[in-house]
Amino acid sequence: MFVRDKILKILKEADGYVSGERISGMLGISRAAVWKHIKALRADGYEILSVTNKGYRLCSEPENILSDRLSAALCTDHIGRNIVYMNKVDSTNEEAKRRADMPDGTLFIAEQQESGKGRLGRLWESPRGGGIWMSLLLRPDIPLGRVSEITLAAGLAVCRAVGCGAMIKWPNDIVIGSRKICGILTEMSAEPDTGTINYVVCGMGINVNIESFPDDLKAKATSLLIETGERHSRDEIAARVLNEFEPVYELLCAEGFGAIREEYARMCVTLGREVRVIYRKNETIGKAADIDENGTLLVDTENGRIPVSSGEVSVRGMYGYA
Ligand code: BT5
Repeated sequence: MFVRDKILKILKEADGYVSGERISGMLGISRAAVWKHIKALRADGYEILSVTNKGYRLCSEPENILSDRLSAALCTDHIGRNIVYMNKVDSTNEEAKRRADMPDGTLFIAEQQESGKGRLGRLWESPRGGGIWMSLLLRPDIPLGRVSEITLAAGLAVCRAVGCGAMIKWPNDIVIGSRKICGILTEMSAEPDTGTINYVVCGMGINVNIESFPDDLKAKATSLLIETGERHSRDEIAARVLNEFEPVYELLCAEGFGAIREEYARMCVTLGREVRVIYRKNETIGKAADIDENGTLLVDTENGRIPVSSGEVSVRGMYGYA
């Protein structure tokens, strides 16, 4: 649990005021640090009273701090035109799957995820108010085999929207420098017999106002706040992502990944770098040479050029691969 969430928990469970000294004692942090977190919580819409000799008291929590402003900033036709806003959820991807009968383009967005998901059952840290935790419910008219391209389209949209030198680490990470600022998880449901797509859920997690990460993530994760020293409006950035996503997604559905390949390749930090990939169950080292018309990464190894269409790719110099 992040410090700010712990402070929030203490305030919520308190019957009245809690002194800064008591919070600092309970969490083993300085009173100045407590104050800093209180200020950050206030900036996110929590109304917290502070009274000399008494301490802090939580008066109210922010409500729908994202959805109204987000809608106002959208200029899409159907992406995000229907919004399911949640204060707290296990995972926006899971919620989208549970409510897959909702209209195409519906956005599921939450202030906090209690079991945010990465790939392969990994966890995605999604602290309250710290980022954009959202999933789009989509019904693309494309063959099953091309669904993974949607992850690439989302990556491009996030990259454009975030700016700040963000680049794509193929296939599903957005990084600034060598640290990850966003992860994308695309899941789908299809008919096994006919291969017809029922729906696709494209989940994006973007670290916006996270001040610091737990120790195990410090070296590989970053946020816009950490990169720029400033807090950013999550609803504005979410709207920018959706505004960028719609045309890229439509182009991709109509013409295939080839139509966005050039821009994707320009934004892709993986190309030209030494990579370690799992290929046919073996670990292979090579140089990421290109991305083909289907979004497949092409890696030059001592046994020639190999296609990597999914799975794990470590880029030398990033996330601790030295
Ligand atoms: C991903 O998985 O990068 C996909 C993450 C997708 C998250 C979104 S949030 C909205 C939607 N709802 C969900 O439940 N999920 C999606 P993967 O490549 O497997 O990376 C996971 C790894 O990234 C973890 O094992 C950690 O090492 C690291 N990680 C966890 N939380 C992070 C964070 N907030 N920022 C950066 N790295 C993180």
